[in-house]
Amino acid sequence: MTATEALTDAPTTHQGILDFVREAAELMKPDRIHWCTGSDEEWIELTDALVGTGTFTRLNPAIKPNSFYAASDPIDVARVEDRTYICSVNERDAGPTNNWMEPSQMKDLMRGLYDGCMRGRTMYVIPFVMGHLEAEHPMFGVELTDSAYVTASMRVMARMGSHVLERMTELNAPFVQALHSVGHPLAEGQADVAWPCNDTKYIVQFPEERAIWSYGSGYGGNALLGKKCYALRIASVMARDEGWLAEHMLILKLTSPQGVVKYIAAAFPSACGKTNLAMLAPTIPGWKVETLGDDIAWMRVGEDGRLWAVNPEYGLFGVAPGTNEHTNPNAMRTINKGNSVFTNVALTPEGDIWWEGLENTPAQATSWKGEPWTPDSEELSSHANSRYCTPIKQCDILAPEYDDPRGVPIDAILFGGRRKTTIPLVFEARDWTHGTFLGATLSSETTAAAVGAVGVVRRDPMAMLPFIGYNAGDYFGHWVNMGKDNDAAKLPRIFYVNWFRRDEDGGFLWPGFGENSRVLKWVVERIDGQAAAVETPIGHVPAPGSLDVDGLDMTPEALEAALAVDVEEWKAEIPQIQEWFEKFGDDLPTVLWTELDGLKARLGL
Ligand code: GTP
Ligand code: SPV
Ligand code: MN
Repeated sequence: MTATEALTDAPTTHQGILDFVREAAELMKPDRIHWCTGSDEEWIELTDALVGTGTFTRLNPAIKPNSFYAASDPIDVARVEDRTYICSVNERDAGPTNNWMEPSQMKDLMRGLYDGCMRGRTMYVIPFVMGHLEAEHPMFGVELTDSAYVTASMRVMARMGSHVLERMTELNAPFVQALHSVGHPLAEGQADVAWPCNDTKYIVQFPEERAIWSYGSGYGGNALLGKKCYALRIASVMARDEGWLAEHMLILKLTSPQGVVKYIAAAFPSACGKTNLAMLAPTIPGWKVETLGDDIAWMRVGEDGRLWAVNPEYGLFGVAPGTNEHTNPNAMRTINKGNSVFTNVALTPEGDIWWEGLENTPAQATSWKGEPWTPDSEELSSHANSRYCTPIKQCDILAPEYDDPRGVPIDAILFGGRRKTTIPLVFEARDWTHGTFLGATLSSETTAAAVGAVGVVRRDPMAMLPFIGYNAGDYFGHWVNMGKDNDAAKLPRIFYVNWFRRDEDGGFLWPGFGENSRVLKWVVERIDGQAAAVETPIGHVPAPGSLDVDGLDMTPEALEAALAVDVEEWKAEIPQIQEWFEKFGDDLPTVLWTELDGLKARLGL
């Protein structure tokens, strides 16, 4: 394809976009270029083509209308953290928690991989905006990809298409350049595979240029570049520079029986319960939860001094296994409306999907690996990180404020992780700086959301370890400064939760899911000065009787164990925190050392 061919009939006069597309086309050499409109006709063409190549299987329209099943290559099932780079100009700015390479060296390397990588394929040009098109400063991006699967998924996950391109053109707007290729060119006459990808993978952010280069993977966070790459890694750098926060957080609206509304944001690591909490069906009478977002929150201090949050996304990309009518009835209702893509789950003979934990176990099915599966099979039917991709607008409990570009003022931030021991069900930070300390030392067992070992405890600060686009020491400093530069009394109160503490037999102490509404109730009652707490070395835990356990099926002993602060367990935690902080050297804000000293003193160390 020549440069002029690449730009024939381009539906924009935006020179930056034209140059970006031309240069990429010259390098990647696609057979065709398709400018995405986001229309229904385009969706039908794309999904028909994906059915044609075997990437998609159309689900039974009577059960899941306009919905599709996809199975990835078994080597392409999750984010690849060891292949993810922050290529800042200075190595110091990537910090000790990110992979780094000198930007020009990375570009040379990747230009080699990109050279001719789209031969035999179509390059899709996806104009998109993260957040509202009507925002004061709309956050534009253009993703160029050779994957129809990614293009279809981007239509669900982000506001995209002609209306976005028109606005970008009108404003001559700056945008994030997002390059993506599955790295599987087709020679003349070569047949395609259902899930093209490459053994070599790179997920690269150039923070100063606000650019993303991704290669070799078609999977979610590696390939839908508006999500983790833009809305977290690049946006966190913008947020540092401009004084706001880009966080791996859900946003929910909680209404009490008296009609009092509170907005809560919560940061839990990947596959640790954000989607479930965001769509919670409360078990306590009269309380109502509405959803605003399940994965990403952009938060700015408003003129009123409060922290206002928006969800920049347009869809839900949720963990499938474990989702069912009990754990997440609202997610079930959302996906049952159709218009969804299911990746790496099982396919039933009726043309429906199934996964571990879902009701109505089928007598037989096709596993995500394409093999026959029955309930007696040794292997799981679905990959542990299999996902549903569904429009957020289909969620019955979507809060109307979702459509407000100003967002919602956050009353409480919850940090949380997956810990078998040590961390109680809920406790409250002493103040903003202590809350920042809790976030900075957040720990969790690793999950299948990233390639690698599962169940290993690691520090995952603010649930952002894989997503901080700069030096994590500076990131902690940015959090500390948010409390200093603003009226801390107006900022959200900070809490820490753990739904995953275990008893001696390995069972969960706390029933979780809808019962988590009891914890949310305690949180908002703390904010309103109604719920009592006991001061402990780690913070404020619910005073006996202050957590609403009316009708809860749990022994008093189990409840006590779930809430317990075990000084010996916490003492054992200290060397790990110390070692974690030492990684950052002089880049760690000294107030965090002061917080650690305070904790040690309170523990009697
Ligand atoms: P990402 O989309 O990867 O960022 O993850 P997420 O935080 O949205 O995770 P999600 O809500 O999908 O949680 C996934 C896992 O956590 C599933 O295995 C759930 O069953 C489990 N989970 C969620 N909430 C609870 C809970 O309250 N208790 C227990 N025991 N498990 C839970
Ligand atoms: C996560 O891993 O935190 C996700 C899924 O939300 S992905 O979009 O693939 O990153
Ligand atoms: Mn996530």
